Amino acid sequence: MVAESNYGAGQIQVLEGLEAVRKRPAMYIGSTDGRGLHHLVYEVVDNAIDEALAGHCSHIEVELHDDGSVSVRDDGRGIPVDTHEEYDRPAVEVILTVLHAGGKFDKESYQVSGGLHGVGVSVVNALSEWLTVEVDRNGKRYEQRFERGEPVTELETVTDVPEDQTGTRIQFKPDTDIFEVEKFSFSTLESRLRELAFLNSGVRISLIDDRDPDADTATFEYEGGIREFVEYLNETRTPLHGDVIYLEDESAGVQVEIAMQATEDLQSSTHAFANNINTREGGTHLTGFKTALTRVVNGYAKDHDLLKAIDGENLKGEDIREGLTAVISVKHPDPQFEGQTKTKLGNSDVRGVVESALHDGLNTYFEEHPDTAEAIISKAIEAAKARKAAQKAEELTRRKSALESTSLPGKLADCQTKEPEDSELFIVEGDSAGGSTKQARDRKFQAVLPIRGKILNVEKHRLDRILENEEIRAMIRAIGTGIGEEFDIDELRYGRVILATDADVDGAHIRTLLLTFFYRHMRPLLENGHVYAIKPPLYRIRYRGETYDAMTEADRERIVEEECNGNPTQIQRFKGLGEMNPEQLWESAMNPENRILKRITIEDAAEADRMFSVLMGDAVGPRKQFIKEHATDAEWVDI
Ligand code: 0RA
Repeated sequence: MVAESNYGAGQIQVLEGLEAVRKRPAMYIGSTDGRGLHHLVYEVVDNAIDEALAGHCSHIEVELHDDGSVSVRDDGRGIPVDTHEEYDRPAVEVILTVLHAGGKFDKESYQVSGGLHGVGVSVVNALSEWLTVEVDRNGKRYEQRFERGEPVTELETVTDVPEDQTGTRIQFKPDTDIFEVEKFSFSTLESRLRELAFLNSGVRISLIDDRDPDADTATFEYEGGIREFVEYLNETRTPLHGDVIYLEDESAGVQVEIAMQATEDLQSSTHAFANNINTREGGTHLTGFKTALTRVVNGYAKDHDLLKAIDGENLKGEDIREGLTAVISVKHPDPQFEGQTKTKLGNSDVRGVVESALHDGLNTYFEEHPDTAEAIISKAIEAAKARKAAQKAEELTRRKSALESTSLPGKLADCQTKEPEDSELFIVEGDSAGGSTKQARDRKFQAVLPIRGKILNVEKHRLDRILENEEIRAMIRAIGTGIGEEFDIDELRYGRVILATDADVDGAHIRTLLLTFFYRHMRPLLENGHVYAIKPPLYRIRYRGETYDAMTEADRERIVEEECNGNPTQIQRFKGLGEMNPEQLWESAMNPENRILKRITIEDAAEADRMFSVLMGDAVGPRKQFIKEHATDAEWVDI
């Protein structure tokens, strides 16, 4: 007779759920690349943030361990440990093993996580080689261990703790069978945790890296919340008024916060969040913000007779937003995320709530701070004048480019295929590298566009000047999509746009110039993952018939010591792409079999925005500081 199994219906449901997650991880966390890997951490952190928003948690600590695991500790109430009636198992075990169980535990509080993450910690558990949970609650510490989502120990009490000590610590090692990337990036986690600290004022969030001897730590805590976020974004800009405007309101369960400050800059830097998620595709909160801002500013300008300078015309929204840095954060009990990347807020009730919060709040603010109102309006009037001048210039350029539009730029060596999915465009710095690249390429699918050294710094010029630049026009025509509001991804001529610049400081500078241009004027190209950079090796090292490529100085030292016993046969330094012969170029940078291509993504738009204005803007101090801090940081692609 078979011994009675304790596999009830509940347990079977658990196993089926975990299997579904492991079979189709991307359905639950988006992808199994670096982005998906980091989502695991955000999922656990989001739960801790919910505890904080409910008023039960003030400190969250994320720690990266030597063995590839990560732990998240919070001082919230601790995941409940009492028996769950339906499953007849401790609640914590249910939360960690049953899909979507998190939501079934009606937290009376207002739960904010959701949307992109919010899949539940059971998904993190299912995708981890192992996971341990420690809960402090009821004067005791409880512990349980799981492997690939299944419990391998019972929930056990391990020690007494003070009665008032509560919290949760979850440590897990992502399963390397599932994820293509294994290593957590400190800077990726750092910018998301900083952003969360700005969005949830008063919560202290630490990040500790124990993986190498000179361990890094970062701690974020902002009493000023999104006001400090705006100050941070404007650190490299010149504000036009000293105060950061801050408005908040709550209506029908929807919480709204807005912070903004106008600067001398030419870019608008508006970042909208819903339930802590960066809604890059915008949505109802952003629409409400734009509508009300335009109305209030025009109303004030008209009442104070300030529109004479533009012949009594109204200011356009874009005039008012030029140089404006704004953060809009809404928290909604039931957020609806739409759009291609599920980062567009759809709730129609939000629009009116944001509109009226801004309308009432800003009118009052302007009455109390007329200097601020006037500073914002005079900047907007300058922008309107420039817009009108640019319009004339653009009409001229349009007429000019209409003549040229049938012809691709003369310097472009196009490929044979016309299928964007299969083709790639190498943008190469300098005519000499351009020449070798043209020789080295596989002309079936690889096109080459050489551009002359430094293109125009687009951060410092308005569109009329940018469009006069020969290199930029060649690039726009080769890529085919157009720019700005007229950008059309369906017109994209190459599925991969590959920046082939040297591995030195000049190369990095040109790459940044190009990325700034894409970020400001062809952003969907970056958002849809069409932009790549090659990482040519710095050295090729030979030893006993083997060849090793070193990407960095540190790499070279390691390879020489560890692989070549300190005595390599040959070390060849690649100075620049132009100095490689076509065969070397093909092998190290172009052959899809060997080359190292990095896809450039915008993980964090606010951080990218700040980075571009630091690197390309006017302020010298912060730029020097930034370069000093990142001088040894080869991971520049983490924009
Ligand atoms: C379910 C119910 C409650 C808290 C939590 C889950 C919880 C989950 C996580 C995950 C990481 N840290 C966490 N902290 C709490 C409410 C508990 C109660 O009502 O006492």
